[in-house]
Amino acid sequence: MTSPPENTDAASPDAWPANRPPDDPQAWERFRDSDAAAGFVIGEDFERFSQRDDVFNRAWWDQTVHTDDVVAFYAAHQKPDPRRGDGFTQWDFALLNSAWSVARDYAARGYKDGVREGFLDSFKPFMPLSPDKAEMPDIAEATERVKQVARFLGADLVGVTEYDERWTYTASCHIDKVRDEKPNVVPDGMKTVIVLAHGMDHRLVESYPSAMAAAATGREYSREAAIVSSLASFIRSLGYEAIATSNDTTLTIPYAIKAGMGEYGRNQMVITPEFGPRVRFSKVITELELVHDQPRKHGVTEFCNICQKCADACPPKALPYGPPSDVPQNRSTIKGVKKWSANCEKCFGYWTKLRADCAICMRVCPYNMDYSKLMSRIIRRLMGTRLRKLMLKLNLRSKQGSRRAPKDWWRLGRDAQSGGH
Ligand code: B12
Ligand code: SF4
Ligand code: SF4
Repeated sequence: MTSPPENTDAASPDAWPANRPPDDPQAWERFRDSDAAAGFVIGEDFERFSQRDDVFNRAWWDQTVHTDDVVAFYAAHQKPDPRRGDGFTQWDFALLNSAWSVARDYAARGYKDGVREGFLDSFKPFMPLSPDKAEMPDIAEATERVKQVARFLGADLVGVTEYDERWTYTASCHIDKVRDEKPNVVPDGMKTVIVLAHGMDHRLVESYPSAMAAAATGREYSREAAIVSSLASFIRSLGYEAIATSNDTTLTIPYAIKAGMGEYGRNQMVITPEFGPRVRFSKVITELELVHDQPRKHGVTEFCNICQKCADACPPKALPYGPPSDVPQNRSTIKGVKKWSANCEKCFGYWTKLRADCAICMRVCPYNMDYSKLMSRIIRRLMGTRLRKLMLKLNLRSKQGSRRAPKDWWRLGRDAQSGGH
């Protein structure tokens, strides 16, 4: 974020939105080469995105999105709505809510101050910023140490890239039902974004759609909250500013791609070699300078060009067919980026009817495999070669990505239940 105006009155949060820092397309020229390396196609008409316009927030203030199902969907978070169907029993909702409980605890602890950590606001740091800066080894060694700490704290993957204000939300919004914009605070001088990846439980993802499967999402939000805020505390203890973020503050996907986590797919997800799309991300934004990773290509774009399994499987037909486009689906699409974009109104409309989140497009993706198995690694490798058409044909004839009955999960042995792999 560029510096707020010098005038102290204008810099006060009360002066919002008049003191919102202006966009600076000329400064963004510095990303031209790294954008090309990451495969980003960004036009002159690019505009930064306000979080008020994402569909979760529109669901409150925009009457074209707000329905009785939206009210029932959010109510089910507080008071589960068990019913007879497999995957929606009281046991399943109990699993779902237990998995989400740490994330919800973090999200709720600042409500009295109007903040929703991890969703609308960054996590409140546990450790104060040390007034003394630690003695630093060379930048390569410092990077390795920070990555080692991230893994020690529980991140499954870690990558580093440059801070890029284009992906910072122009504004966050208030928790109330009007969701007016409020300042989205990123301190000046941020240089680096450390992206952490958190693998999701394979067997639970196989049982999407169900309330039970949503525990796979909840568990990672809970783990993310603990891991990412601990990493920011570590960096702050070294004397460097660091803020811990999950879904708040910035868009995540462009950072994950530039930090070398994987490639963008038609299903709107970063597809990693380690977990396929079955992975979530959190980020630490810091002034500490570290060595940047490079985007990692493993053939996803070419495979998605010939595949449309996610789009076919999506119940409300929210996913795009055909090549990437820069035509927005609606006001919840960022402007000026040529990419595969979903119709999130259709997607979220389906969630609200389900009373739980969906990830069918994650489950069915041919890259959603268990990569601890050698065969999965061989298949992934072949999917990245000229044999991709054959691999797609074989995949469509196989059972990969088909739904498992949620009740099977309760019958799993103890060993099979652990881990996100
Ligand atoms: C809001 C949101 C949603 C909303 C609404 C999106 C919207 N347009 O309003 C809905 C309900 C659709 C949604 C659904 C899901 N989401 Co979601 N979502 C987000 C969230 C919180 C914000 C994204 C946002 O502001 N979008 C608004 C505008 C920018 O949307 P857009 O223009 O359509 O752009 C999308 C993509 O094209 C991409 N993108 C944006 N800018 C750019 C630029 C470039 C160059 C590229 C290549 C891509 C890209 O990111 C956007 C994701 O919505 C992010 C976390 C974050 N802070 O980024 C998670 C996130 C994107 N979701 C995630 C996931 C996994 C899901 C689900 C599978 C649900 C689940 N159970 O977890 C589904 C998948 C649905 C689908 N196929 O799209 C993960 C993705 C992980 C991954 N492997 O990449 C994220 C990163 C959360 C996380 N903690 O990891 N989500
Ligand atoms: S299902 Fe096919 S098109 Fe969709 S993201 Fe996966 S590989 Fe790409
Ligand atoms: S999450 Fe479900 S509804 Fe949304 S795009 Fe994916 S398959 Fe479609």
